[in-house]
Amino acid sequence: LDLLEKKSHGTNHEPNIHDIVENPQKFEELFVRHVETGLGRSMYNCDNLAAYQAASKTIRDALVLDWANTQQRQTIQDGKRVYYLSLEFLMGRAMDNALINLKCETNTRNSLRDLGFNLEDVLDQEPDAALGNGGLGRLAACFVDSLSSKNYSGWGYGLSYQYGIFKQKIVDSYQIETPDYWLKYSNPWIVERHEIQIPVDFYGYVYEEIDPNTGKTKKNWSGGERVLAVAADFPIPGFNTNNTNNLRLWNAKPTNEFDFTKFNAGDYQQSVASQQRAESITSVLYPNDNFEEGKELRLKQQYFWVAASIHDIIRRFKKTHKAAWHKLPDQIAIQLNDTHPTLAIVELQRVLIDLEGVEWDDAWDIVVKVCAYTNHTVMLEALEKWPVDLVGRLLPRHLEIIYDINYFFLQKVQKLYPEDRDLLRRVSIIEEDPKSVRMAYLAIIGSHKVNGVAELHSELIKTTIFKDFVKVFGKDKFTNVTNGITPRRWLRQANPALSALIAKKLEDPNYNYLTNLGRLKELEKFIDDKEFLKEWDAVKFENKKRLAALIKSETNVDVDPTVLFDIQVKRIHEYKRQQMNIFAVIYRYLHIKELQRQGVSIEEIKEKYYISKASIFGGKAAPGYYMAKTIIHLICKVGEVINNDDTIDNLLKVVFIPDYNVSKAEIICPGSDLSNHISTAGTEASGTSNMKFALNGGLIIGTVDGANVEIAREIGEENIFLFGNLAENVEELRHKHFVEGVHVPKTLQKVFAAIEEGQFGNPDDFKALVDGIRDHGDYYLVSDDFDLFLDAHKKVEKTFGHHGGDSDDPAHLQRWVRKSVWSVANMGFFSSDRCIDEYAEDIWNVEPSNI
Ligand code: Z16
Repeated sequence: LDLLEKKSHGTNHEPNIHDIVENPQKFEELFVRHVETGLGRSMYNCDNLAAYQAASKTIRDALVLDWANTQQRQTIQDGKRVYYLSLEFLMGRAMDNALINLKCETNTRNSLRDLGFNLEDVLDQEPDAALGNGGLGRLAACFVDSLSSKNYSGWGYGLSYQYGIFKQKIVDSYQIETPDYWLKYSNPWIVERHEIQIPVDFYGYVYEEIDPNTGKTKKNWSGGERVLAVAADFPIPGFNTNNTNNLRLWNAKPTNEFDFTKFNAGDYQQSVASQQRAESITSVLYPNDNFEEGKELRLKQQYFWVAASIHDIIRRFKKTHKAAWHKLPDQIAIQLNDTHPTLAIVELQRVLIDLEGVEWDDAWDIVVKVCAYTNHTVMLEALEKWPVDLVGRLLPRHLEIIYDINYFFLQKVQKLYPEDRDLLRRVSIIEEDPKSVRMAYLAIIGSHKVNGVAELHSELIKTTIFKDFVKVFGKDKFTNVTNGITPRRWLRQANPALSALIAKKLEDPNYNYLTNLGRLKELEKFIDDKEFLKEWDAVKFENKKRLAALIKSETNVDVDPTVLFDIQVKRIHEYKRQQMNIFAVIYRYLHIKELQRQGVSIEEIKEKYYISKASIFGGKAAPGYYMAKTIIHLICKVGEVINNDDTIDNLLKVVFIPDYNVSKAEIICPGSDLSNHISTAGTEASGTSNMKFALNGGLIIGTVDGANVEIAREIGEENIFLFGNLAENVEELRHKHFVEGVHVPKTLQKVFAAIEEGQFGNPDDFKALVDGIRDHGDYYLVSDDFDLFLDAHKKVEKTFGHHGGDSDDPAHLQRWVRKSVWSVANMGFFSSDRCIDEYAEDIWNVEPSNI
């Protein structure tokens, strides 16, 4: 520790963060060195891309020192470490975030200006690290930020996909997917750890042998195919701390081991080619959100990642603690982000019993104490079930262990409930017909805690999909940790102007409130300060202009920044009900046209019926999800018609922003007046974009679902537009659809009629969408919630008033902006720092490390 102390006071020769923050010359010198020697270019032809790379390298070099120091300190302190296993980390851009967390933004901006560059243009060069689909992956990214910022010792483990989530293009109103080769230019934020290579085996067979030490027979697995896991590390800077954790992503590489049978048969080419296939394991992220395809390569990805991570974790443990396995639960917590890493439970058990010679019961006790599982959905199509024969072929020893785990578990269940024969069938890890492994059940059995991601969701899992497990394990095994978002990215980075205004009002020039978000509450003091409300509204207006510019450049549609910006951006999914939103837009348009036909002028319509608004959509559809693609198509076609109707002035515009991603979200979230979170009640586990919008002063229209419920509680029900049927009634309504048929309200009938008349292009294109509601049971209850949605919108319009963007409308300030301020003041709860503290206390039993 003394040595570390000395090092951090600058006795080493490399410049550290503080040199760069305090000394612009140093930054410039290092920047030029990176351009000239690192990139081999001259300053005369250094473009923005090269500037981005050189600036990033400069900052990264300094960051790496904090990172190395942190790792040494954590090793010496030997406290408990958390490992967050996630198949997705939707990080977005790293440079801007590093500048903010390291507090060297101003300095970098100035240095770059001296060198002839504009910081924003340079930042814009960075491709998003888009190694995730949506909420689940972004949650993992927020969590690693909070782990560092709150001084925890915590690593992320994931996969280094060569292709992240596809890029979405809209061509002729259809989604087109193109590959996201995000590593085209080498990534300055990755520290390649070529020396960390871990062999991972697949296939092969299991045999028994006599253990020479104990004389007992033991099982052994001889793999049939071997690949190497090579580490690529991302240092994760914390805000206002030099605690810098690690995100380790694995790359699959071929081994040097050669298939001599093929080689000897003269098939050298084949032999090399089959080696090269190793790399395909980490080549691409599966682009499904809330849906599992059950592909063999996906299972391979999961085991590859889990095996490498467990090996790495155990190796690190053994360096200090040798074979003191009983200490493992005091040293290590493993959080399973969804069921994707469930094989970690099996792999850890295998390592302990087969390789380390621990007795089954002792090993299992350790495994359960170490692991915990987060559930993110109750939707059946998203729950993983792997065919038994596939698991047995790919991982023969693991399947045996799964059967043993199941056997011991079912024995326990039988003892507890000897009468209930059917219970055994219901809770078995193995589902019969088709025989498959229920990963969620395995995850529950192998974990000491299971958590949902919002209160409502955590209650639902106990009463629906996992209710039998509550019976077996008791309710205390099940807990809730409501999701959160990092205010560093989602307030400070996305919304510099608002975060500065808040810092000013809180008299907090160093932005310490960003790691103590409860302080937002102090904004309530200014709720009657009219000048403040005007300032607040002016910030929103500037952010809307910034969004309008993005819309213009992406869609070539002009939206007037003074109108209400009504936004729904998230993955496209029937349960999220973008279809209901676009149907309501169509209804509004039809009504406007009807009024026009009756001779009502636009001015009169604005006065008596509708305020002006822009409906803004964005989000990706899984490539194989026909319904979701149909919804995108409808939104685009409706936009085409409405945006080209030059008789309605600025009353209505409809845009679909292509390729919604993290860096676009950073512009979109601060630019909303209203955002839609309108899932069928009980389907959206939490939602996190609701938090991003609300934290940026947008109001929410939403159903009583996921985290909306808690947002309403925190900010006050009068500040959120909740509507719709409740989760408790969903089953009954579906049943009613089934027996009585679906009752489509008049309003929605008009919309269907217009679609079927061809007002928005070929009606055949939208047949599945309309029929799904009218004739096929309306599973997501659009017909039941449609009129309630329209009513909620009426309330929105009354509250918003005719803004005009001049910030002087007293009614707008009093009704709308007040709600906006009050909401932000009460959003502190939704910081991911609070989540991480809850996980730490309730699940991991760890404390922040002493730095
Ligand atoms: C995902 O993004 C989510 C759940 C899931 O089972 C799979 C994926 Cl890829 C989302 C939930 O839909 C969302 O409600 C939640 O906020 C998010 O996970 C983070 O918990």
